[in-house]
Amino acid sequence: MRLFRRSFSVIFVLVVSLLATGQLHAQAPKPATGIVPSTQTQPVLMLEGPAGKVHLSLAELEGLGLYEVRTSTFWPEDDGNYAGPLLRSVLTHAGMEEAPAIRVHARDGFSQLIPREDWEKWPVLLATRRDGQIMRPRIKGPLRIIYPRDMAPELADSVYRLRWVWLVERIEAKAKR
Ligand SMILES: Nc1nc2c(c(=O)[nH]1)N[C@H]1C(S)=C(S)[C@@H](COP(=O)(O)O)O[C@H]1N2
Ligand SMILES: [Mo]
Repeated sequence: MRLFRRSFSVIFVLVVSLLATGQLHAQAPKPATGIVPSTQTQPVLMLEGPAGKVHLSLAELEGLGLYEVRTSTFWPEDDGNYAGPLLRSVLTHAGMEEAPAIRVHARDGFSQLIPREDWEKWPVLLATRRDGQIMRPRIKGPLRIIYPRDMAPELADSVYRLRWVWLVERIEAKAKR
């Protein structure tokens, strides 16, 4: 009976850890099948690459394919479900995916450099939605960089915190990082 109980607790611990790992893998963005892409056609983003400028609307951005992820953030009140195109799809659309880095500019004057390895290695989102809704500037929209923070412990490192740019309005290709 005691042996039975012990093996029971071993199995219990195994099952719980398997569930926990499954939980972690579930934190990768998945295609957002439940969201109807926006029809808003006014430009919300300017991309500046070697080939010139590209202006994109929410309809065009969401037309690149929507992904969604439920994620923790560096700000507890911001934790939630985000959706948008992959940053790499947006850059590819403007012929900027091979830039060594990009500078992401926000409406409030903030900007940050993001190195190419980030959009190649991680499914980073240029989020257009939180909980299925288009984001107003009040909640850091209409465009916000979202890293899939729960996919790997390294994404909780403070270097990434600066790269979570909100109020995004312009992305510039950079020759050097
Ligand atoms: N649009 C925008 N995004 C931003 C910032 C900002 O000022 N404006 N600050 C960045 C920096 S430097 C950090 S550390 C965090 C800000 O986190 P905090 O508001 O908790 O300081 O978001 C980043 N994203
Ligand atoms: Mo910061």
